[in-house]
Amino acid sequence: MNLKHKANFKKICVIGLGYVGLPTAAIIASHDITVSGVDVDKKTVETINKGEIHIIEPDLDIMVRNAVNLGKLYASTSIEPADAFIIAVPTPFKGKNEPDLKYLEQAIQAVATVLKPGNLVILESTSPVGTTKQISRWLSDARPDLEFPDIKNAPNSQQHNIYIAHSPERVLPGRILVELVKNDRVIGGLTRACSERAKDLYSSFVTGTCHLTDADTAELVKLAENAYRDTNIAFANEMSLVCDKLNVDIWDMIDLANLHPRVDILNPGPGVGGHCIAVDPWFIVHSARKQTPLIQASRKVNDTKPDWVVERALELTDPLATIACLGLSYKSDIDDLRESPALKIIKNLAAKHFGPILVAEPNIPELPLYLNADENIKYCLYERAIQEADTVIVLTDHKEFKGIDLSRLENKIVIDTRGIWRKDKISATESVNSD
Ligand code: SAJ
Repeated sequence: MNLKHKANFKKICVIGLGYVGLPTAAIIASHDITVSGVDVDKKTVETINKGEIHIIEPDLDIMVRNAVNLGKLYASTSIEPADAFIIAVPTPFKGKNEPDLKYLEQAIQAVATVLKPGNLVILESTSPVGTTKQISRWLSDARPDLEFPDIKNAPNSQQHNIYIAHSPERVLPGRILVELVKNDRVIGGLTRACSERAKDLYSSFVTGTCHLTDADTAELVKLAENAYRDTNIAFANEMSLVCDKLNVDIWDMIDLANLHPRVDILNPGPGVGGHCIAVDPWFIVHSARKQTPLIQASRKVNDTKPDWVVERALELTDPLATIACLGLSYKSDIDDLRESPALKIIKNLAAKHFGPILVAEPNIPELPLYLNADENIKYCLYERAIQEADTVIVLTDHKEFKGIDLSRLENKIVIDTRGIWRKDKISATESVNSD
């Protein structure tokens, strides 16, 4: 632990205690810095103050419990003065895929009420280019008594006593605690002094390299990372439709293509979910619509993959038969349902199929509200769902599903969108050793 950093930041306030904010708060608190976490949701605040957590993420429960028991982490619905503010609130989209910054603006207005000279404000939420500069404008409008980085003269302006930077979170759900520490960080300050100060804070717990740049670049780096992944997944999803039409096994095809030293096709699936990859590419499109035909097409390919899964299931299944849908969360071994293609698939299936639809999700104890009202949808344990079903659809590659005895699928129609039950790898060819 670097004592210099500890001295600089005695108390840090993390606003937004979700998938990014809570792990960040817990890690900082585990480095002996007092962390005040703020969330608008009272239940979340109560849960954390009991030393418990409201999301599923490996090892997070232990870390939060320890930090709360040691008095290093506590949560509240109201903001308190601190040395630094880390903002990790959602930045969703609204209307025709336009960025919705209302939660961010609310958080900034709250920060403005307690801001003091010398404070650092870091935006971690994924945001459209220009948002960090907007934060400086909002804050300076609310607090004319303080000196903010002059965004016109940035990055050289030195005349400010509030420091503002963007450092996008880049962690993968399921590996958050590892990636928060090990991943490199991109830090884009409104001035060089802002970047340096933010680097001081992250150096207290990040072992990866902190790369300094300006705020606009940092914002676009994060958006580009997620748009890049979306485009690559879209290619895999498009190839899965081609393979289906041509009666070629997609998984064999990908395995073989990926033997090429410069080819690395990702996995197709039922569509792309989560609050990041399915959302962030639109922030680039919104700022540069004409320049982004590829990004827009990729979104369309990934967004329409769930419709294909529904069509395929209806085509193969008797109208009164029982369908088991395995998995609700947007990816394996987590409980996050945000933008999950499984939700859309099950909802649409329920509207068009007459028989029962059994939904199994080991990480969630009951059906979410979104599916609750449909009479033909029932929550079910996965083993029973498989047993009772005529058609089994794999929507999420949870570890529980991977481990089942495949003989239980005999005489059932199986739509395995994740390829978890495929036979031997590279079954389409035999490898011939030339020796
Ligand atoms: N998916 C596929 N095929 C693949 C990989 C993923 O269909 O080969 C699907 C998943 O099933 C899921 C969606 O894509 O529905 C997104 O999953 P993901 O694992 O690719 O990404 P996220 O959304 O969990 O996290 C991403 C990460 N970004 C990148 O890898 C570039 C993470 O590092 C970011 O921090 C996170 O977005 C974020 O918060 O922005």
